[in-house]
Amino acid sequence: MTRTAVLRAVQKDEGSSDEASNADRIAHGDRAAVAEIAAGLLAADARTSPKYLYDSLGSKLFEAICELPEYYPTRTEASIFAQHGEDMARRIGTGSTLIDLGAGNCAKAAGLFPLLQPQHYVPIDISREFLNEAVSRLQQRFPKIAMTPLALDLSAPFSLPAQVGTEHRLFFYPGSSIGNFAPHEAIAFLRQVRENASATGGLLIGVDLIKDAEVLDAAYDDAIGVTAAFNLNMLRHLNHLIGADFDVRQWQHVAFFNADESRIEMHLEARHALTVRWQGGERHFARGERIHTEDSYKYTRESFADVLAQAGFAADAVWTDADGWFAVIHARAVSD
Ligand code: AVI
Repeated sequence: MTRTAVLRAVQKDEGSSDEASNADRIAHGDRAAVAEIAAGLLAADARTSPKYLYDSLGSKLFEAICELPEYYPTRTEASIFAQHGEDMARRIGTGSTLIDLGAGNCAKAAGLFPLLQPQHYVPIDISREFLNEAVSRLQQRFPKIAMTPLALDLSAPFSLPAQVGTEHRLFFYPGSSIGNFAPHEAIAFLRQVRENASATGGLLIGVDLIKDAEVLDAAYDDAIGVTAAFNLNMLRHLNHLIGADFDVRQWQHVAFFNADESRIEMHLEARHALTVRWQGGERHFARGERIHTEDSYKYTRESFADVLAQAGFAADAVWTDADGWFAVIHARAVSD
């Protein structure tokens, strides 16, 4: 599973039963999130944060997306790790403190343990329960690696506790999750990471590269409609979170590569004129009007090197697949 901690920030809102009234749900929900969602829906160009794609069904749909033939990032990144893992280990060295940003089920990092042989593994995830389960299974398989799971919301400023050694920290951020931040947000996030790395720290990150628009469009608008379901499911989630009355059947999935902005955009488009109501607000949508739900930025090696430089890192190795569709980059912390 490759969901990031940042994008799962909203999952803690999911405890309420289906029978609970909307008012109860809101009363128990995060009022800041409700205000944020309402403000986004009321904006001239309506938009929502992509984190609301990830309720429990959304997370399962994302796992299904990762299996689709059109969705190349997951398997391409895996092939890069399989082909170049030994080279990565030679460059990075063994015995680091491996800090897994948005660890989920820890599977990607665990795949690297035999090569990187970290002395300490620090998986970070918003969900403590989810993380503890994954780590207790992993600790049995790798009893010699110290493991310190941390339940942290990486969408807020973070600092690591004293028990996490400060030397040779290797931050791991696979899956091109960095692409779901706008470039200025990506720089701010990676600066946070840099602040948590000493001069001996590094970053191993997966980045999706610019390629033919047809390949990109298909990856985000697959033939059997899994990505459409993933996007539309956000409306169910919003109904739950803010007591809205979105009728999913009145909306359609739209995804395309915006070459000027170097990003895939996902939108939900009203099939006909309609009004959506929620606790404390409403919005009329004309036929064809859209809600912008997600961006997935694509980089060149050079444009991502620039992001790294602005965050205080310098790329020292880049591994790609034969088609040059995806990159795994190792970057070292640069001293101020
Ligand atoms: C999680 N993230 C890296 C995915 C992406 O490719 O931007 C989310 C996604 N959205 C639609 N398909 C996959």
